[in-house]
Amino acid sequence: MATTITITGAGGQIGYALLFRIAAGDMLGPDEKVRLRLLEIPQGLGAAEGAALELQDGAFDLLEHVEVTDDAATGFDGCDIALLVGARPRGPGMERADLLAANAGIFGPQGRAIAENANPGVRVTVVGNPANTNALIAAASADGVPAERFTALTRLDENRARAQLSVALGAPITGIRRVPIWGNHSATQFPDVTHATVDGRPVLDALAERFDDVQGWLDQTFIPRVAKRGAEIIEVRGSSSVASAANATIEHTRDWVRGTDDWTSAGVVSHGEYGVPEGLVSSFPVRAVDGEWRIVEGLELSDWARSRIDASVAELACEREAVRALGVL
Ligand code: NAX
Repeated sequence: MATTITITGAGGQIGYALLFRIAAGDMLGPDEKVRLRLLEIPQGLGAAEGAALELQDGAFDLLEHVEVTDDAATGFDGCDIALLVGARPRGPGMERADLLAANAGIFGPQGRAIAENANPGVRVTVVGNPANTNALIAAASADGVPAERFTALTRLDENRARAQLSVALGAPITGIRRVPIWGNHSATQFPDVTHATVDGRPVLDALAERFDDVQGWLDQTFIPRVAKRGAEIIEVRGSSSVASAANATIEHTRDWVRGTDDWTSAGVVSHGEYGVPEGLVSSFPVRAVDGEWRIVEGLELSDWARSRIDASVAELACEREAVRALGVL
């Protein structure tokens, strides 16, 4: 049996970077056949149809079927994995409440369509921004589907954080582990090096050998660089992150299905862990075990870490309030 994967916004940039890697087996492995559903809005159908033609020309052994549609019920029919990439970007003069409202108009109906049409056990990875709150809206709209099935992508932030540490320490990326992202996928996120290791030794010890003022480097260089990396890419490249975002989406979803051997980061629904209000979709350190994300519990948090996490979680709570005020939740 093949796995059915629905990609919304499949005619966009990240969609284009995702499709061919999924068809090549990068997400579910070399033995798993895939069926792709490309869900777009009417304006995006041409680009998605073009991508579907190219998928055909890729002659991928694992690709059983591709369908392009602008109908959500068709798009999510029999779906096992949904990658919700399509979202409404912030337009000129758009306030945050307008952005949340526009996206609630996308993710609410998509959550309902998932509940009505997807397979039991569906896994949803929300990439489209504001990813955490979009995941919350979709989960709240998906009657009968456990909220744990809806996640938000923060793996790109984690990869960015590990990459910055790799550069700063002159150490290969493979040896840098346990750098969780806490909170929102936004400028308030907290990339946490407290428990991180480089080749098995504490990153904080390695940083202390390189920098006189590690705390200053974390506050003034590392955290802002990671949190604002998206803006840096736009400035240098002239366009937002695409291939790195697609790569993180694939890694997040692959790990969720196939399991992790260590911590990673994902936006998952809070049950009150670490004082994060219940129901918010916040990024935490997680492991994937038996096909489910589990929050790594019992970590000690310094006052500094606590205040950083609280600030980002407060932003998530504000977003939830704004969505509630719209009558969406
Ligand atoms: P593009 O504008 O290239 O593509 C978006 C596509 O979504 C378009 O083809 C559009 O027609 C489609 N779309 C819009 N509304 C839709 C709907 N209701 N149903 C189906 N499709 C719909 O953007 P792209 O560069 O691909 O980025 C997609 C999203 O990813 C954006 O919201 C972006 O902010 C977000 N990102 C999230 C990241 C993360 O780490 N969570 C990082 C990268 C990226 O910034």
